[in-house]
Amino acid sequence: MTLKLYFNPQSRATIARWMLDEAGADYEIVPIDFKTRENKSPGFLQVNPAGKLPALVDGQARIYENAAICLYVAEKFPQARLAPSPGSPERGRFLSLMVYSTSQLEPAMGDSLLKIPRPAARGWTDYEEAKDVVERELGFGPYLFGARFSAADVMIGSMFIWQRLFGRHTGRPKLEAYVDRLMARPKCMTMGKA
Ligand SMILES: N[C@@H](CCC(=O)N[C@@H](CS)C(=O)NCC(=O)O)C(=O)O
Repeated sequence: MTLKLYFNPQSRATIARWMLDEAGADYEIVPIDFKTRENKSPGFLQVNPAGKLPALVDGQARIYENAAICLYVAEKFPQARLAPSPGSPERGRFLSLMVYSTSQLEPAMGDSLLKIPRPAARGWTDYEEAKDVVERELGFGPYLFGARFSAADVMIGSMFIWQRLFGRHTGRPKLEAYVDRLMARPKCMTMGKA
């Protein structure tokens, strides 16, 4: 059964599409129109009760939130080797980075873009500290798990790529080189393309 990706090219669904492409998955795009609020229609709310993109359907399974979709896809396509195996020593750091991307890096970047001053302790850091964390985790690279590209690069990297696509830079040569490497991958995410 073909996977279905609920998608709009101007949305974070481009991250899930990148992951599916890296996994070599066969999938169908289901276009969702934000202008007509199709994402809040009763039909779509059955797929994602939050009414947001992306969402993935695989037979009876429905998955929303990019981090969950990336974990699901990595597990479904183990031959693509996009995640350290459960039980391997790298698995813990991998899971931590997957959650960090969405619980700390993304809101920190959002605060920075919106020029919201350093927030009171709301569970996430500020953007400069988040960049320090990613630089440390990247080590000598080229990817977060050395030579092996993984779903963690999709989740963490897509944040910086997204920023780059809007003409912004991190101000960190190491992170910029990382973004260059990711964007040079043939299947790297693009925005605005159906
Ligand atoms: N944390 C979510 C964010 C999803 C999200 O906010 N998607 C936006 C598009 S980029 C959306 O669907 N917004 C429509 C809305 O909230 O009405 C994820 O990564 O999947």
